[in-house]
Amino acid sequence: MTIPKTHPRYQSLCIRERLTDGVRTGITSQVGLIAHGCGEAFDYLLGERTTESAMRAEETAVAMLLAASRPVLSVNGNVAALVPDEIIELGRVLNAAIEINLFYRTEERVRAIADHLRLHGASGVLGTHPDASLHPLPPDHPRSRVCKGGIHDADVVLVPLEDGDRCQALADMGKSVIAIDLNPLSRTAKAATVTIVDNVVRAIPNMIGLTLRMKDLDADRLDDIVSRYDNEETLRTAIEEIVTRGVAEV
Ligand code: PTJ
Repeated sequence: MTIPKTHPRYQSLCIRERLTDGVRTGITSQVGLIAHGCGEAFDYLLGERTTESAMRAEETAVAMLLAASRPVLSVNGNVAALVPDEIIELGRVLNAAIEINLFYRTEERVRAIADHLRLHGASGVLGTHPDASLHPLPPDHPRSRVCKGGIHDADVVLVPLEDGDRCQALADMGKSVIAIDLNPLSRTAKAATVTIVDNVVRAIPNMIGLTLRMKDLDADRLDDIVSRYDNEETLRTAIEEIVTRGVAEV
């Protein structure tokens, strides 16, 4: 359907449309729509903006990715539908690998996402031939499949909209995990090293801008940004934002 530009929820309706298109073209899982509904509700409560604490988490995440030896950006069906150009651009400016990594993995959907990313200009995307597993998870389960030279060997992994079980597995493997999750109470939010409580459609473009600004910082300065960060404090602040904003709106 054509969404009228005058509709007060125009942006939000366009985002929904991108996801339903994603399901139609075999990129996004049907469960991805449920996950989006959950995120949309939290985004509403946060005022659909990047809060100050989310921006600090984004800055810390970029510092971590710039300082990393083997940074990897994980792409799932929601990310591929919502921010294909932006995640490719973030990979390019950070010099980070991109790996398709699905919770509801099917080979058809992996292929559809790989084709979609290639159409948007990506090359060298990992994830089509996983040859390792996240070892805290059962090795035969599709959700544990990853690539050597990609997520398996990464020191820092960005996981937008990740499942809690897999986020914990990555942390248990000793990786620094950066999650983008609008729900500050989720298992993922609590298990990650840095949790960006922001919509992926704002967070990834913000991170591209931050990377361009921060790419010449020396290792000590990046280390300093990371060492001053406190994830529990970030999650507490996000919850306070929701509560105080909710009270102010009534
Ligand atoms: O494509 P697949 O098979 O890898 O599946 C991807 C989903 C997202 C379906 C899968 O990982 C899943 O089921 O995730 P969860 O456990 O529902 O967690 C998704 C989290 O992302 C929830 O806490 C949502 O609030 C949050 N979320 C949803 N949309 C956004 C979001 N966070 C940031 N930006 C969004 N646009």
